[in-house]
Amino acid sequence: MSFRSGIVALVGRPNVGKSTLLNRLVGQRVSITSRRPQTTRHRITGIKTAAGYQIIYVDTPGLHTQGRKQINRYLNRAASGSLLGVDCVVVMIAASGWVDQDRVVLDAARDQQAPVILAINKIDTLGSRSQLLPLIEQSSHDMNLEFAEIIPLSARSGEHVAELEKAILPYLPEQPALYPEDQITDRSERFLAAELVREQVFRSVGDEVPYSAAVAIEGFTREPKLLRIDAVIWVEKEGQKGILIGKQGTRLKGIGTHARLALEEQFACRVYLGLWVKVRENWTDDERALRSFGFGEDG
Ligand SMILES: Nc1nc2c(ncn2[C@@H]2O[C@H](COP(=O)(O)OP(=O)(O)OP(=O)(O)O)[C@@H](O)[C@H]2O)c(=O)[nH]1
Ligand SMILES: [Mg+2]
Repeated sequence: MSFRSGIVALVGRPNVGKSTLLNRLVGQRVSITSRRPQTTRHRITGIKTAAGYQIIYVDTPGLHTQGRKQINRYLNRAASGSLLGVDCVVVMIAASGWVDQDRVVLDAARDQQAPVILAINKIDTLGSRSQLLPLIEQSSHDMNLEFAEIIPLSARSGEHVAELEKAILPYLPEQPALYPEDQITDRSERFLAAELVREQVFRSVGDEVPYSAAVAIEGFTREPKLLRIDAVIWVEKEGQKGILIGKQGTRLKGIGTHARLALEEQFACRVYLGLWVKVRENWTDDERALRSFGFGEDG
């Protein structure tokens, strides 16, 4: 039997559920998620290997039009750059319907050659499934792009996610696996560790603080019964540092505990996590600072 293998980009506006879908497709947590838009900041692959095929999914930062800082330019570049040379593109919208930001995504998808599958996510939020019919109708006629397939699904519950995978398969070239079969991502353990800490920042603090936070791993050492990780959360202002640390350090302690539990699950061992908060002013609009935090390496 012939083997199929190829690269599939997941694109969509911020917060539509791309990273949740990636994790669901791969069956493991590879990419962090949160209720806030612009959680994902880098291109992240999740690799699914099964009998007869290997699919390399590429999660991307949400394409957006607001935000004029260097970091916004970087996020959009990483997202549109991921469309180059892929075998199939999955454009994701929400079941609540098309919004202006989705059209920006569609423009990017239209500019490339690969077939485009439309995934309509969050169908679990619909009161009635009959609401889907007009949306499918509108999507297949009014978008000035012919979708190879339209698949309503729920990344959160997993409903119909297998159908998406089935729809992708015929578009993958017949070729051997591109990655070893036990590999689930192209990202390093240090990168995943930094992301798991950042996920807790996104989940624990409000307002602008998560958008001003970057995580750098300063130490990552395996000891006989322990993985020792030292991480710095960089923010842009003293005030943000105060917010992150909280009264008598309680908030930082909470972030540390949740992150440690996530790290222990990810690496399947005991973890010691040392956490510090430091200030680097205006890093989100500073090319050099962005580079030192790993932006620009993947797009
Ligand atoms: N109800 C419901 N919520 C979902 C579904 N999929 C994702 N979500 C939620 O939507 C929010 C955003 O999910 P993410 O996966 O982080 O979205 P994203 O598209 O990766 O967002 P960015 O990285 O910011 O571009 C989270 O709170 C998810 O739990 C779904 O199928 N149903
Ligand atoms: Mg994401």
